Amino acid sequence: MRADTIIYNIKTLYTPHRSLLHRGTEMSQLEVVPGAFIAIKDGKILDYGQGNYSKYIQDNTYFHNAENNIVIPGLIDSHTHLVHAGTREKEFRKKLQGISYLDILKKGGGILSTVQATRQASHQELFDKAVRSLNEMLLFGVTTIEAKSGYGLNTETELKILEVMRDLQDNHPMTISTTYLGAHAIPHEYKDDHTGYVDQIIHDLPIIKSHNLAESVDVFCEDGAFTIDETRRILEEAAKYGYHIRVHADEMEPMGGAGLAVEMNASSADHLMMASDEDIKKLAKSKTVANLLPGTSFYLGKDYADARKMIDAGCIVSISSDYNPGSSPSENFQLTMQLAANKLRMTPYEVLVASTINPAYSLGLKERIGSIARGKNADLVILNAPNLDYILYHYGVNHTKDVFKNGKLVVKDREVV
Ligand code: IZC
Ligand code: ZN
Repeated sequence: MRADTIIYNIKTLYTPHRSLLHRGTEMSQLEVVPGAFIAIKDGKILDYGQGNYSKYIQDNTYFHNAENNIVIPGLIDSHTHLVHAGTREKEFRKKLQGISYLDILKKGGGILSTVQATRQASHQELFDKAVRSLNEMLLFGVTTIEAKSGYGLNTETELKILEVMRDLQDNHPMTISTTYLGAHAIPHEYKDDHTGYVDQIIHDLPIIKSHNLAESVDVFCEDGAFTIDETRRILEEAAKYGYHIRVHADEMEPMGGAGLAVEMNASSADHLMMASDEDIKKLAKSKTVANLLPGTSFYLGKDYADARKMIDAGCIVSISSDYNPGSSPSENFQLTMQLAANKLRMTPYEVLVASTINPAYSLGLKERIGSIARGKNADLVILNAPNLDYILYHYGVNHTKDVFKNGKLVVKDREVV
């Protein structure tokens, strides 16, 4: 078979193994191919490896010179709060004065200030702001994200956010896996009737399902947000409708969210800074991915999750940016990777696995993306770097040169094309 595109002159290709479940010590196993090429046909990887690719050449094959740089699979950011209006820099000085994230939320700020802005924004305004963020993400080499709603907290605005996501799926090269996060905070209308709001969320689950607007349901299980019992009630209902489950678990207070995630057979338990040893052991025996968000610890000045303990116990670990306007206002996924290495003490191989195949697994996309393998989507990043360690060592800058999405060049010389 002949290729539409051949990427050649690759210094080294780094990829997780296609078929391995990357748990614990398996996270440090990568396939490393020096002097590689990649042949692409119809948006899929036809072949890759060392040496001669002449058999794949046809008259109109496009040759793309990697210029002796490294190539990795497209990065996957499996926890973002992409669609929202406004910004929260007014809270930044409060944060610097030591006022906590949860105190700001309790006083009606935080998430609730973004809810107010998002309720007022039009579909087009939300769409345009999200496109700017998606372009940033693409520039950092991210080709798939998970995106949560959660800044509407009423039926109308939650649907508006999810519809914006659908519109983005149709009009932007990024693959977007959608999550309904009505259980993000208690809106002011329900501040004295938490059960009433939980009822409202449960009422909306079949409506969102019938419009096919979300693949997963998430709950912010946290002091000042949703209790463990409320979380269980929402997720049990969500499971009945066939949603996948994700949980904001044990971020600021040890609520037991990680244990509940395992019990509910969730796709991921996210944050885990305060997860108990017992729950880490449960995660290690489960197929629930431990999704760590070191950018949030950095920004909030909090402890980092104990990634070493989780990997050594045998967990399936992924990392994500948590991009949102309150606790992680940055689309820079390469910084997330650099923090994972420097602060979570993950090795460069573990960081790559946690940014590709493991999040692909938690999003149910492992057969299509997350590694460079024959027949998988040609989502690829050429990084302007001599080796993988270099991109984690030289921090705070963007190492992307070019990005391919489904075999199409979408970023060239660090510009969206
Ligand atoms: O807007 O503060 N943690 N939700 C849970 C967030 C952070 C997003 C926000
Ligand atoms: Zn989050």
